[in-house]
Amino acid sequence: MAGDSGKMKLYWYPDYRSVRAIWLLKELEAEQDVELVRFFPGGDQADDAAFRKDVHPHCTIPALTIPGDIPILESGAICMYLADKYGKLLPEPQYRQDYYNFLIYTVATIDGVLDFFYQLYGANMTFSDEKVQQMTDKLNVCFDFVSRRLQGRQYICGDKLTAVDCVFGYVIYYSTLLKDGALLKNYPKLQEYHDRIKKRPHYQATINMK
Ligand SMILES: N[C@@H](CCC(=O)N[C@@H](CS)C(=O)NCC(=O)O)C(=O)O
Repeated sequence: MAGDSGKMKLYWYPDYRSVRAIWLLKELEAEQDVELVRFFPGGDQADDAAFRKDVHPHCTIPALTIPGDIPILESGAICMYLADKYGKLLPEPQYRQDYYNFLIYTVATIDGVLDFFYQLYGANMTFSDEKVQQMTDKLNVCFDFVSRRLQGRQYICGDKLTAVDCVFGYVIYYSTLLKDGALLKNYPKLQEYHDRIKKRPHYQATINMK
């Protein structure tokens, strides 16, 4: 499945949460240090078994393997690790709370809500009206919360892109893939944020990877 380049390996698939790590690697200008391994969980049984045994017990991506060290298996943790390793895209001290807060909030709270909307609109699963309303209310709370933080600033940690934007930016990107972006329609601050990140060549290059 992957050669032995002696480099870190990032297991990725288009439009999956690996977008976060690839976009970040490009912004860090560190892509040359990482072998990208395109891997579709659930595709080939033997590949899945090997990946589950050697890399990720849940057989999900992204996963970052590091020669001589343990792998990192969470998209948020991979982004924090890479930003720390290269000492770039880190917040100014006054934004450190926003950095930790919104990075963990995105992966621990928003991702689960978006998973529901993927099931509803992407996988066409059926849910009760009550459940849909409950999750819509929760998404609104999430998007209101981040929109308030973006008042008067271009990115989550002020006017400079940091690793948290690669993590949260994926939520915005993924939202545009569901129901023609309807989830974002009441959120002008998030639409402006999306317009801003769309102008970044490394973001564009990442989402164009197929
Ligand atoms: N907590 C993990 C979640 C990873 C995850 O659910 N990845 C999905 C793709 S976005 C996956 O690999 N799904 C394949 C599967 O569940 O079989 C993270 O953020 O890294």
